[in-house]
Amino acid sequence: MALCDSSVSLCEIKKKLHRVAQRITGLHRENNKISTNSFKMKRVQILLILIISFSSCSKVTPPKPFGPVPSERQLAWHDMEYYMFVHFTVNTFTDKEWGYGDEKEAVFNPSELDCRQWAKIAKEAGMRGIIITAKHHDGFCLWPTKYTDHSVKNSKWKDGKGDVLHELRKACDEYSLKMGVYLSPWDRNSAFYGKPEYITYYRNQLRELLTNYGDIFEVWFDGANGGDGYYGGAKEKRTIDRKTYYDWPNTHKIVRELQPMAVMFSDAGPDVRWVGNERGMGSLTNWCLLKRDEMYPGGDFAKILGEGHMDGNWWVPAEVDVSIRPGWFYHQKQDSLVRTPENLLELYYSSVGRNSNLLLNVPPDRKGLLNENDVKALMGFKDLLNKEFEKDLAKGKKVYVTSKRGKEYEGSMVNDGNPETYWTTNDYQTAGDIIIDLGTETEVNRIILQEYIKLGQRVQEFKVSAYINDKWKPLVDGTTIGHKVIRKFPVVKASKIKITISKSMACPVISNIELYRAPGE
Ligand code: FUL
Repeated sequence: MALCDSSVSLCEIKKKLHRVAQRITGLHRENNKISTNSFKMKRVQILLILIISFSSCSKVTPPKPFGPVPSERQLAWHDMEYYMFVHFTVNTFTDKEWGYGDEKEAVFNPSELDCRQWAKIAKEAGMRGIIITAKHHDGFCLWPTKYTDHSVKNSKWKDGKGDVLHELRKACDEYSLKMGVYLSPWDRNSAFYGKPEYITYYRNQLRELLTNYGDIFEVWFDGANGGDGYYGGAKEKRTIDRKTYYDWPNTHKIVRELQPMAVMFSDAGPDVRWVGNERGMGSLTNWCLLKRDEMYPGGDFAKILGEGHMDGNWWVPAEVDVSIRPGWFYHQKQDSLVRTPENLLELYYSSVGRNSNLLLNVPPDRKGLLNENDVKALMGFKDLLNKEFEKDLAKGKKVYVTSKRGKEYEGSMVNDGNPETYWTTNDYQTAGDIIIDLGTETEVNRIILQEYIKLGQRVQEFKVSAYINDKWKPLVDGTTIGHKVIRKFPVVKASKIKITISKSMACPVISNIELYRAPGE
């Protein structure tokens, strides 16, 4: 009942009690004049008044945010979930992964470059954006920058009049995709690299990218840094102090100023963190929280980057970057080594299914097109995804919960299809069961769980069980949830599925639960 609820303001309750008391006193005064029968009637009325009065107190306040919460730009990023990485530069033509920086601009000469093909495929594959290597470690720029001659303007492609970034912008707009840029901090071509002048050069290039190509959703700052290179002809090894050389805080300010909705990726954020490996493996325990001030790009933090910090003081969720081929750039000899649709589906489970976004690299070939093998794999994967999550069996089913906060936060909020509604408990409770009543015996083998992350990430432990032959059978358990977890379990035929939140940093706030019967066992 509403009165037991910690969230109803005491002041409101006091006011209501006062009003009820006034009524009772009024009735007592009258009692002297009325008969026993009508006195009984009055008592029933008082009772009714009390019930109505108290239950109308049930305008319950929502839980307060717990710990760091995502910014607006991070919330928009969480919803992106799956998007394309495009590695494309002189390496595509020299068959290298890391160009030395001495490549002739003329080598960049795609014969049929068509960013519309990339965007069309990305869209059909279910991706929501494309991030392009505007400049990789070799320093060659895919746009005609003012600040170096080492760019498309001195290539043979379109007689030096082309601009890949401009073409990609148009293609992304045509297919309603967001666009992001990778600008390698390490530049093996620039004579300035390692000197203070390079920072100015880097920032000037960043400004061009963030000013001339429309809205950018993500800026990618790679952690690979320093080593040997061409460096304007010096051909030597240059090392830099990873903590101090780039003066990152001042570079970050440029992004905030020019593209306030763009998230910045690097090993340690500030907005999105590397997951700590390039194998496509998100961590099962994955906090969106990070003590990012203790970290810097290029440092040795792989394990922490995977799990994040439960007690982190910044919201810095993980992004899984992985290539559809062994290399990041196109190499013809890898045409037969493209990941299979089944393998891509596994990547989806180990990234999006583990509270991370999936940035899948699909490198264009020397024609400037995505290779047919990669396209086939992407479409096959999309097909598998559609079958995997064809019909949400939980949607609209009756939901019972063991712990309640009040009317607006009932169990039915977890399967109403509205991401803005959620089930939660009283502030003092950090556990509870949610039971989805499937009505009839139903086959199930996948579950999706989502927290309402606008109020922070809370859940530390959960369990899923199925009601079979009058008993609860454990199916799968886990630790963190965050934006989304997707878990598989062997097919069960059950009439009810129970989700137990067994440990949470504060009252659990669950916005979505879905159940599926995916093909196979
Ligand atoms: C790494 C780079 O060294 C690779 O070439 C690639 O760009 C990958 C995404 O990041 O740090």
